[in-house]
Amino acid sequence: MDRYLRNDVMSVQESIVNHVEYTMARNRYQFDDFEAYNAAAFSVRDRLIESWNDTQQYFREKSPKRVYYMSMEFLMGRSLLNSLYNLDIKPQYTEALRQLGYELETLVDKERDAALGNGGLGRLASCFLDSMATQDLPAWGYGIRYQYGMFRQTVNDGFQHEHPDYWLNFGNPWEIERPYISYPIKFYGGVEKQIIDGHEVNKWVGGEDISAVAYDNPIPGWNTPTTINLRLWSAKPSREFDLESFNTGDYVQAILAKQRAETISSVLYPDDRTYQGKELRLKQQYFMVSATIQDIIRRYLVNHDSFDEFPNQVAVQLNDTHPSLAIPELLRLLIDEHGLSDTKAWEITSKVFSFTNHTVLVDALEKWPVDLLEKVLPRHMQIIYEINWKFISDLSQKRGEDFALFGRTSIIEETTEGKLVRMAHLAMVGCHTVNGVAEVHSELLKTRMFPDFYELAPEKFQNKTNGVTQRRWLAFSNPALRDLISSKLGGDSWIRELDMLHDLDKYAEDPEFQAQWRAIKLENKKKLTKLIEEKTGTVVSPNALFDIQVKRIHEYKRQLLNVFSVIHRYNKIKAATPEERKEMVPRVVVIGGKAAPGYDMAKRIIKLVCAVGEKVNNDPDVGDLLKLVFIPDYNVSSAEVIVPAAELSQHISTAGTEASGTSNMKFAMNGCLIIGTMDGSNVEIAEEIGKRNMFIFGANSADVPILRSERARFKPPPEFDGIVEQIRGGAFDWADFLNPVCDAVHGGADYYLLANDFEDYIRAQDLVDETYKDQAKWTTMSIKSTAGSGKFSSDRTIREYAKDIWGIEPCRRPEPG
Ligand code: 26Y
Repeated sequence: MDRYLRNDVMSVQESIVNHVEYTMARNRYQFDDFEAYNAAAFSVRDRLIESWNDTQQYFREKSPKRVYYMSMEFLMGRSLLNSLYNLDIKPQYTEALRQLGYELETLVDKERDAALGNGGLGRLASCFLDSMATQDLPAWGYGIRYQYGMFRQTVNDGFQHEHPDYWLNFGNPWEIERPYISYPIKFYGGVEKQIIDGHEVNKWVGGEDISAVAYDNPIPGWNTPTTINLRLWSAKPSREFDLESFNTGDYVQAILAKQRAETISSVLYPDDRTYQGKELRLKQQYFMVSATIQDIIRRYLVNHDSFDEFPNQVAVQLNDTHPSLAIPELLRLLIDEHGLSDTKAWEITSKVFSFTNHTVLVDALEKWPVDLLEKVLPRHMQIIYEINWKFISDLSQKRGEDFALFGRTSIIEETTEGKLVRMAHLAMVGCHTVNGVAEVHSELLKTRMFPDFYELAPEKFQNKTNGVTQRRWLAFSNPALRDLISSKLGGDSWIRELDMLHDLDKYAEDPEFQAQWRAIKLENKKKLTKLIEEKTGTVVSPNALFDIQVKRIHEYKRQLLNVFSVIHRYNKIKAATPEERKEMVPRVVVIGGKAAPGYDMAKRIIKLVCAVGEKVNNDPDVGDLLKLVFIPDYNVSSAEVIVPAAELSQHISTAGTEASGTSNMKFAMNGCLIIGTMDGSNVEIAEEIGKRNMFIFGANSADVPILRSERARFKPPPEFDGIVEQIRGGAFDWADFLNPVCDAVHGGADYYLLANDFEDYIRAQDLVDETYKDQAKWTTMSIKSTAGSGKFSSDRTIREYAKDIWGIEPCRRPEPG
């Protein structure tokens, strides 16, 4: 028998039907769409497993240096279509299902999103996995298998409601449970000095033990035999757990206590904004970190008998500081469990880790109370003190007794409420490299966020501009555009080498190509029109300009500025004569995104969007000239419909606040024009596709601090004041509820400088309308956006990480014969 599963239509069909009967125990002649989806998914999974096993076997044989990408978040979205494309078996599955009476397109929608992330940071991790697999890197992802991912958002009467995301309730065909791969994880207890072989050692004793159990998720690459792994940990009670209570006779209490263990991996924290000192979150972080480091050490020791080669075999990337307890955890395991000296353990540890910062906002940096760490992880707190002591002594050697410098750089911060551990400083000291996620952001890390560390160790600082996978975000979600591009570029190699898109420049002004380009956009807009009607009940015209802002709701991202310009447009329409109205460009403004459950202002902003939409969409004077809709429950799957349909997208954060942004890259790739500020990766997008092909406005990041300090004296444009008064006066009802929103941008407040940027923003918006009237010009700009987006492939980002930070190389197994 052939070792490999066969992929002809008959074999595929047989495999699907077998899964219906033997995996799902349904009648092979009678099953519904959901069962058909599941059976197809299980059948694809068989093929993934084959490729996964062979890849992992090859990695074991070759034993290359590997990278482990540790992240508290992976925003994966759906897997079926992605796997079919990557394994190059979509036509066979489409046909096999068709013959059985099912449509692949319908089944695809039956899959629940894997939404184990908040937003940009989690989605970046998922794009990175795709790029690592596609480029054959010996890489694994590590994270948590949350029982409940990002909450499902509904919006009733403009108010956000959060619902649990029961994504695992009907099973998850994409994961493989590995009950025999599990590690003990301890919390609480204390540290005891013990004498072992005449040496005094510290032992972490007592406390509570739980287990971390592995769930593997195969990640196939595109057009390669490589399939890498995302290992997610799930918390289970440990077998040894609380024997004491069983013995003392309270059997039922003991069982209940065991159940509590499972809460550790139960829910993703839905806040990407403020660090909250929640004990459960700390336990989640340590849970993930400890299981992962134990797993990495076990794998390393299979073919090594000392730790000397560890840094040559292992690179660990920390996705922000969230997994930075990995540093004291590796030290603890090396010293306490494997008997290495402190010096040797530090020498090894300091060569293994690197970390990425994703924020510009100083108060978003994680800081854990020393008290809490001492209680939950007493041995780690000791180790952190040791690291800090060593760091400060080295510093005093170099710089003398500069106590102000010690205070600024210390891992421990002393506040009136007690001591805090600055996780970014721990990461900075324990890592060999730190990187920002866009050029401007990486500069701010050096100059504004960590100037002392930059001065002490400039060689640690790097930039790695973010990217996105063009497979999911262009080739698979916009197949018509993919085919058109391939027809001009002589095949689909650009799906691996995105820089090839440059060649599209040649066709930017070609009328025939332009017509094809526009026809595809129109079809995509029609699909989005359907989604909008389904989700909001509002009917919009596919002939209007589709203007989109989808991202988490944050004051710094300035959805509010967008709404103000919608109100401005509404007022203009109302004041216009019928002749003037005929000259106006019809617009559909789409806003979507989740507000953190505790972020009151963000929730009020959603309410304002809906209130303005309510008024505008039902005003007969306005008709199709303007619609404003809020799409609820924005997630990866809805993004896959929204992005290909967008003509204009908004990335309008106050300069110096968005670390990078990644959706701007997805939009640009799909020929969407960007209206935006010179912030985050917009700056680099402007370099690549040309400012003249974008609508750039607003203050730059150098001016922002000055404008901010002068804002009490700044006189907002009268228009701006007028809009504030309109809202306060109840033009959109809900005046009392919306007043705080007005207060935040008015009367000397306005931290994010909406009033300062308002006029220039309106100017840019007017230019959008003017440009859109010239469809040939607009289409040229649209084609140039796609042509210039090659840099923003996560393949490029990952190549840079592999070369400049991890020191790893591709390890591609030979194609199966
Ligand atoms: C500590 C906890 C509250 C927390 C949890 C999640 C803090 C932050 C986050 C997530 C942050 C995040 O998503 N940042 C975004 O990362 C993207 C990828 O680098 C950037 O493009 C984007 O600008 C940044 O806001």
